[in-house]
Amino acid sequence: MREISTLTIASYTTKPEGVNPMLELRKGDDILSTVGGITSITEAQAILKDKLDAENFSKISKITNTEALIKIANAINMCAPDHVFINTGTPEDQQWIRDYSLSQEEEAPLTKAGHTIHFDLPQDQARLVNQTYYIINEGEEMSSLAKSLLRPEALTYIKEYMPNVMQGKTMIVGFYSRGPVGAAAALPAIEISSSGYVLHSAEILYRNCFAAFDAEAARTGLFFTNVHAEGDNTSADVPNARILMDRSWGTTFSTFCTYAGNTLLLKKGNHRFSVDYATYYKLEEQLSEHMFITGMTGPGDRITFFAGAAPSGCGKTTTAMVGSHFIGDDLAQIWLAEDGTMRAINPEKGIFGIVEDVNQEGDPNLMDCLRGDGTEVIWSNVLVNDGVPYWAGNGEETPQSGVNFQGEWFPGKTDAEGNPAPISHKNSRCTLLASAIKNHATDLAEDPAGVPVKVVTYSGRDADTMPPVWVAKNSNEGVVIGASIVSRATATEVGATGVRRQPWANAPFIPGALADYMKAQFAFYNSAKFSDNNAPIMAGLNYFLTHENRGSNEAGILGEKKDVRVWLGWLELFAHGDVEAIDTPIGYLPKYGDLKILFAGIDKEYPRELYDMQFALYIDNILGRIQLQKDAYSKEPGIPQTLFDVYNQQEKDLLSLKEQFGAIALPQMLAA
Ligand code: SPV
Ligand code: MN
Repeated sequence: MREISTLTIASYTTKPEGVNPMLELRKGDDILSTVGGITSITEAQAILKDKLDAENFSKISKITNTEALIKIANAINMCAPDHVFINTGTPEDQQWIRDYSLSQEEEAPLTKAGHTIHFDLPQDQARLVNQTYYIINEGEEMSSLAKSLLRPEALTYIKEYMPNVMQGKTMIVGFYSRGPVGAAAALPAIEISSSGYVLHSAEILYRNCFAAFDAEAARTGLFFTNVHAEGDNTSADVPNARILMDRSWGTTFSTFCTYAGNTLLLKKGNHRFSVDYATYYKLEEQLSEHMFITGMTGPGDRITFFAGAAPSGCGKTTTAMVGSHFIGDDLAQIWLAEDGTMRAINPEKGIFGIVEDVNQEGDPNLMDCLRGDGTEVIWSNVLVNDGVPYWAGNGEETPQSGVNFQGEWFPGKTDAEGNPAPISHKNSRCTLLASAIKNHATDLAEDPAGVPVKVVTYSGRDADTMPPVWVAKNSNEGVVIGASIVSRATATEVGATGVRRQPWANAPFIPGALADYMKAQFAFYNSAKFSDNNAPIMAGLNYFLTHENRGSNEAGILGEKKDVRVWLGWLELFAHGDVEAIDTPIGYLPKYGDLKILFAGIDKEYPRELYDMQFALYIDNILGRIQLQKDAYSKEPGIPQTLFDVYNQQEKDLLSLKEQFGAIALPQMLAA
């Protein structure tokens, strides 16, 4: 093994002004090392030499980062696998992982070349929010929406369940970059798991950076570490499953589950750490968001980039793929660049997309990959009949039999409560490379410079209150749009029901106090470092208004999936000053004539009555929503007064509008 260089942790030791002392990195016991028992590089090297065969030892010898080697050795010492496989991301190593996953029956081949099926246990079909905890130190302020565990309690769990958990198994170790290597907001991470499926997914979803890992860890001053063990993978074990995230040490532990949202913690586990890092260590410089990134082509072939937040299961992937230059569908690492522009990269390079309701009509490009040839796809929790996957809402004929996440399926099958058993789970997913999608702008997505973002959007599942699109008049109002997202619960979290507040659609992934995150939003979007005209416009989007809530005789959602193109198209024009808008208390609304033209562009009539239903301000609903937010935020300590100022002003203006026009203000009244 080569000489081990010492890592300098610049970002950890110097704390910028304004940082909340409540999040101190490297504070308290490093649980992985406490349980693994290894503290020096000499001990770590001895373990690696002892436990790795010659080939894998030779691979790991290329990694010189002392801390990384100690962490890997600790994971080995703790989990006691029979074998260790070091994944360097070569085609041979990738193939080994695919074969391993098949040999362990974590995946099974489907008829189409490159397609496999993976089933998670029926109890493990989505993020296990009630079994997900942040590991914290005594006295640390936490998000009121998250669960936390004090360090000693977490240590007790890990000591009980993780030692020897990989006996009889192979541990796989992979090195990834969350973003194009070298990008200002990219961070490296290590994924360690006994699951071939988890590493197979990691290879599709993240950039393997084995060769660049040392340099990236040195450049950024930190990396994250994820340790997952599925154990025996039985339903009886799922109650013992835990997803534990050590904020102070950037380490995650995941046990007794397989669903990628619970196990591939490169994704939401490390996203949470990135949110912490941006909030407490990169104030005014960076944001870490639950956002798609996509480009829309406007007049003269200009490309305008959007970054948009939406809660899980609310159409983020569909929106992203509507763009002419699709970059990412789930996460965005954002920074304010030297040139005064807002830049974004996708920390991922693949899609872990919900398949329910994906069909030719709404998602033609994704369908080409799913039903066409030539794309590697890992399917999860769908129905398989004769080697072919089927899912609810695919717009195709449903077979009369098959196997899904609940075993044999047949028409008329019911669950224990007598409800019809679905052909596929609502959160069943497909995992594939983003570059397989026809409109993916792969070169731009791989550029460490990121793409310049001109439009930021926020959306939820809101059946009765906000219009399909509206634009904040300034950045404070924009931040408040993000703070005010509400959404109906979706199938992406186990046990979630009802309508809930979903601040920035990022709330499930904000570890610290919401007030701190909000301050970071105000600081970023109001930064004086934005050059002229380069601060983004900020908008709300809502695809879920219903006929019922707009006094119509019809039922269901107003409009359809493909209308997204119009809402984004209008924002593209508005961002460049190419269309005028109606000034209202909640922000700027589109004019009917401009939308009619854009609808004609997607071959649709756009009747005036539909516009009126979509854009009339239902003032009491909006006031009710503001009150809900004010009540909730006033219980949260330290919320910036600016938020309340914006709400109060909107309330005042809405009340005077109501006095003038009544409870329902039609857009043409406002335009007058
Ligand atoms: C989401 O639920 O927001 C996802 C999938 O993107 S998961 O990995 O489960 O978070
Ligand atoms: Mn997501």
